[in-house]
Amino acid sequence: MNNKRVLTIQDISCVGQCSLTVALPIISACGLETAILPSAVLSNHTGGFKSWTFRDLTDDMPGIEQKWIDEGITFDAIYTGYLGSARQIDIVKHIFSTCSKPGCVHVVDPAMADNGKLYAGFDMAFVKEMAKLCAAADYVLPNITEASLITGMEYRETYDAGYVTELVRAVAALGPRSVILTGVSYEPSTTGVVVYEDGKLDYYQHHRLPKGSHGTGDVYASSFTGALLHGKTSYEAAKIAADYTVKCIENTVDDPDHWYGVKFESVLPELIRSLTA
Ligand code: PXL
Repeated sequence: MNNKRVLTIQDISCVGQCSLTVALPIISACGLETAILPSAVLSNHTGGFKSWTFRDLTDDMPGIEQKWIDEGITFDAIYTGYLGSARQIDIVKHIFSTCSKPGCVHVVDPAMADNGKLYAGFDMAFVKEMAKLCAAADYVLPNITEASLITGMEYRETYDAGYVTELVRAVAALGPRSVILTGVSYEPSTTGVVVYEDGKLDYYQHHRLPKGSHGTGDVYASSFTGALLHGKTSYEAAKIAADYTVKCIENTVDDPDHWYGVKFESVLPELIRSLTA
């Protein structure tokens, strides 16, 4: 594989195993050069801790982008996760246009909501901007809550294949090439991921562990990006990422003190093996 350079844009949650502290090691372990653009710095993530500090880095981003333009630095892929402000989204779209190599792959995880609720600090103005970023992506990886928010479709806790088909088609109508809808579960013991591309829908179903875990969306999107840049198809990458995410949860589930994230590090060798299989 030629050297490939990935830029990932998301926050640094100093503690909590999400966003950049997950994306950087996972993508690097996949053998890819990984550059970062932090969207914000938080003491810890917002999902379950009592409080957190939050430094918005929106104002730093155009200056960083300009240095890369001056140096002629471009990327084979740009993968975005949790962003720090609605205003930042325009800057990210601009970076797509100035820092992409020809054929650059744009992966957008609209990391902003789960279980029917926006994460702390986000509002509908942010959702509106995020829908525009999804339109500019090649691959979007929403969960059901995020997909319903960016399309304006009703959020349902229980649903059937008809609802899911309508939802992925509505996301695809925004403009991305492929939609990877995560956390699609039709029965309590299984969950899975829907891949919608060229008007065709595939579903990869796998075992569902009893406990939901923080940061698994970031583990999923990071390993998906790594697999995609290894030349895997969207469906293969979606499957590899799902299997790895399940292993991370299995590796953590019996440790109640580890509620804030998943122990993704010690199972990285299994991800690497699946890339060469
Ligand atoms: O894993 C998503 C995520 C990323 N970054 C921050 C978060 C969350 C989820 O809560 O709070 C700061």
